[in-house]
Amino acid sequence: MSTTPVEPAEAARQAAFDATIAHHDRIEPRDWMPDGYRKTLIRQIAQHAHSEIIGMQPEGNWIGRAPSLRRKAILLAKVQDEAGHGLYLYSACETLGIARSELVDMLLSGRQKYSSIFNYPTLSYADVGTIGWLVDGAAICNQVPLCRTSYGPYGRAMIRICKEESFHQRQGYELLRTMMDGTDAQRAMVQESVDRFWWPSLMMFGPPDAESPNTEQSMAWGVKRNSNDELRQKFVDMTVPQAQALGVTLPDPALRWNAERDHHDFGEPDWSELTAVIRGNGPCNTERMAHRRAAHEDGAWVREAATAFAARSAAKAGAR
Ligand code: BYC
Repeated sequence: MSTTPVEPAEAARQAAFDATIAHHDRIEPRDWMPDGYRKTLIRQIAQHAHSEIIGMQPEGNWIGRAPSLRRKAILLAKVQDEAGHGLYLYSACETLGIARSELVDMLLSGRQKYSSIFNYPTLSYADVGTIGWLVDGAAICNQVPLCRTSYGPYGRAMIRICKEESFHQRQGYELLRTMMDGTDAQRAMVQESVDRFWWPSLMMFGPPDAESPNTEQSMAWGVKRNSNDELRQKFVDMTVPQAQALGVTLPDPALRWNAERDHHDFGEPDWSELTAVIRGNGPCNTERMAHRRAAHEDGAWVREAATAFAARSAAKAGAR
């Protein structure tokens, strides 16, 4: 049996990459990296960026109907933060040698995904609080370890994102706290919202480890620092005492403390629902994508003006 000889230079580059990963050091854009590593990062960072941008829609739906000036200011700031997160992440992704326009094309043509959670509707103002508490809470669990991801630009973007996510989680909790201290009708609104968002929040962490095709390799490369199930468990353990403090019931009869495991046991999410939502058949997939495509078309003049301005500036600089 003959094997293809590995060029010494290629072997040395691979060894340098492996050593960086083994020492938990950062890979930087200038460094050599295997094709698979680059592709995995582009896939994950782009999906993350798309999620931030599509994630502006469910809450954006309530900006014009916020119940007070204070609530409106908080919500506006939060939704603007999500746009900023998308931009940092698209920039981090571009350092891997792909243009933002290509990433946007892949989202709009359905070749790249965004988080399942944003395909659920926001039916009441309590959903703004629940998204902050549960969805941003899940995002923090997932994203704090990504500050230590092996790719430098992604990890650095995550540090700032996590600081802002932590404000988002607190504003959500504070809104729900205020509603829980209010009337019976407000408490019922919160409970109804938590009932709808609990299981989709657990699904944000992705399929169970045994059915996650990417986790093993992504962890070996230090792109992911924890598996989907580890982070889901951490989220449940973190959230149960907060639910008790709020006075809401999490809609899972199997949820209980397991002293032997030192963790909460919890029920199995309906994985067929996650598959359906990822495939485009969630309650709001069509609406979310239609809205994004329309926004992209509406913004064409801005891109044209920016391109013309850049060309004119370059021509002026060339003439000098
Ligand atoms: N939704 O092998 P797996 C936010 C896909 S933004 C949709 O486990 P991986 C926020 C997965 O991509 C939240 N698709 O994959 C914003 C893969 O398909 P492909 C976004 C999902 O990558 C605004 C396939 O299923 N956060 O918090 O190892 C307002 C198999 O999965 C989902 C991030 O993007 C899902 N839930 O692990 C408020 C964090 N789960 O790509 C809040 C960064 C799985 O092979 N991303 N899929 O075609 C990650 O940590 C990982 O990519 C995931 C998935 C844990 C999400």
